[in-house]
Parts: sequence; structure tokens; C-alpha cells
Amino acid sequence: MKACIFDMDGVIVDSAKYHFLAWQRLAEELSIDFDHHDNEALKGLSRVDSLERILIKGGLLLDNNTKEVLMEKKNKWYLEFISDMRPEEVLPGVKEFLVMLKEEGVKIGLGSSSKNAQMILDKTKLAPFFDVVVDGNQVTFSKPDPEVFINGARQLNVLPSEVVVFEDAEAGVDAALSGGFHVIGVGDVNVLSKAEGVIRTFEGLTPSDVRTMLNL
Ligand code: B16
Ligand code: MG
Repeated sequence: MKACIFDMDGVIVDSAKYHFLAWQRLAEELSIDFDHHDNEALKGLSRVDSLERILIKGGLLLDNNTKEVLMEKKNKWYLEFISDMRPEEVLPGVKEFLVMLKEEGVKIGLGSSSKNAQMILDKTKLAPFFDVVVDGNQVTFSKPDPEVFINGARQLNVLPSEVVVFEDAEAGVDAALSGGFHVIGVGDVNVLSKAEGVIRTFEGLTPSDVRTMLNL
């Protein structure tokens, strides 16, 4: 384990709940039903792919200009939700785990589909931990394509097989596996069953626990 690459939303901060609220508000305006189950399928997808899924669910065909307007609206609401994000919103155990990785000389990367990732890292004061940040502004193909993680591994100068990815979304687990990475799911084992291991939280987790889970 030469490096760890972390997904952001749902892994290091609980911003996934704010994405849900913003998409739900947009879906309501479009008279489309949108619940937690629908939201699960959007986790890890880019903004545009998420909107497309919602429109398909509602049977709506819209032109690109209208889609841009809708995405801007959703992002404006989302930014309002995260504008007050504070270091206290970092999920339990994450900071301690990052400190342990640093002490052991394991490199740390971010691999997020979000275009708002840098802002969240700054607000939560986690930015200094990351050797590399790859986010939705730097990739052509979003998860489940492995580009975001491959790009991160390249910049960290490590091979995918030397990296453990932490992901809360099925699309992200698929992305990591198809890129040849080790992957630990963070959350519900039923949703993340393809991951090599699943944790509910980083609380109490050590790098050596991860090596043991993955036989590294
Ligand atoms: P934005 P992650 C993803 O972040 C979210 O899981 C997903 O719900 C969101 O649509 C996507 O970022 C794009 O985010 O609208 O902020 O650019 O989980 O890959 O860190
Ligand atoms: Mg996520």
C-alpha cells in the first residue's frame, strides 16, 4: 500500500446528503418523484450524468441549454448547503486515519467526481493532507470510468495495484476495480458488495487493519 486515494462525497465528508437535498428540490420542480433509493444510483456520477438519470426517470427530453440552467440551479442550492461546512463535518476517524498514513509515508490522493471538491477540502481544512487532488474539473469520463483514479495514481507515481481506493458509491467501486486498484467500500455492505472489503466508518481504523483486510 504505497498510496490511498479517497473519494470525497460520502467518504471524507457527508456532503452526499446535500447533493440529495438539492437534486430532490430540482426533481420536485420538474414534478419527478425522487427518493433515497433513486439518489443511491446517482452517487459518484458527474453532475450531468446525474441530471440525465433524473430526466430519464421523469420521461423528460430537454435541450442542452435547459439542462445547463437546471444544473446551475442545482449547484447553486448545493453551494448554499455547503457554504457553512466546517472541519467538524469531516466524518469520524477520517482525520486520524490521514495522520497515520502520513506518519507511515503512505501517499494520499483525492479522486472525486465533484467540481466543488477543492472548496470542500479548504472549508474542512483537509487540503494540506492531500499530495494530489483529482476532481470533476480534470476528467473527461466520470465514474464508473477509472480515469479519475488512474490520473491520481499517475500523479502520485504509483501503480494501481499499489493503491487502496476508498469509495461509498457503486459507480466508484466499479471504477476502482476496472482500473486495477484495491478498493474498500465505505458504507452499506449490500450496496458495496463488489468491494474487496467494506467498513462502516473510519473510526478506530488503522493502516495495518487495511493491509490485513486486503492481504497486503
Ligand atoms: P458536483 P464523489 C460526486 O462526488 C458525488 O458523489 C455525486 O453525487 C455528484 O453528483 C458528483 O460528485 C458531482 O458533484 O455537482 O459537486 O460537481 O463522491 O465522486 O466525491
Ligand atoms: Mg462518493
